[in-house]
Amino acid sequence: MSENFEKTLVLIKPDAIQRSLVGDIIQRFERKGLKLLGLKMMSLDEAVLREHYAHLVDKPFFAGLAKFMKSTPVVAMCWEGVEAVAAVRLIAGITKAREADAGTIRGDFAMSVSCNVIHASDTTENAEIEVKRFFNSDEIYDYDKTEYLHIYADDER
Ligand code: IDP
Ligand code: MG
Repeated sequence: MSENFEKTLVLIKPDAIQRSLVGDIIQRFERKGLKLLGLKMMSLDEAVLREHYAHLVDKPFFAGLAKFMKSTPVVAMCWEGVEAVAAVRLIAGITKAREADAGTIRGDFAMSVSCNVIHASDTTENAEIEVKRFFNSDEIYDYDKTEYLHIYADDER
């Protein structure tokens, strides 16, 4: 397999759980041609949120963000593909959902800066850390996706 294959972490946030958008969101990633390696529902506690949003803990909105992220379980997913980290960020759209491009998940499904339906890893370095933060190694599955024959050209695989 080419070294350009990357794993990335996506969380479906509590607003999307409440709004019954889980299936729609997963479908976006499946249709794109990404491969699902891991999927589970989990509740996040303050400790993991302080780690995951370490770049935001000093912001005035952090307490509200943590409360929101603890308000329901989230769906954690690991997706794989060639340059998947950037591809998933493109599908996700920008943070401020009401300004996100139409066609992106945030652009199509959300209006808020905070309640923006998904988290997606922002760099390959963070993706590696985040997949390990939310998944044990035996929860990441290795299998042949036969669709890859049609999703990528021979020299991309
Ligand atoms: P990202 O999710 O697009 O990577 P980050 O800047 O890493 O954006 O912020 C993480 C999350 O924190 C956002 O998705 C959003 O839920 C929340 N957030 C970011 N900025 C604000 C803000 O100004 N007000 C409230 N919540 C925010
Ligand atoms: Mg971020």
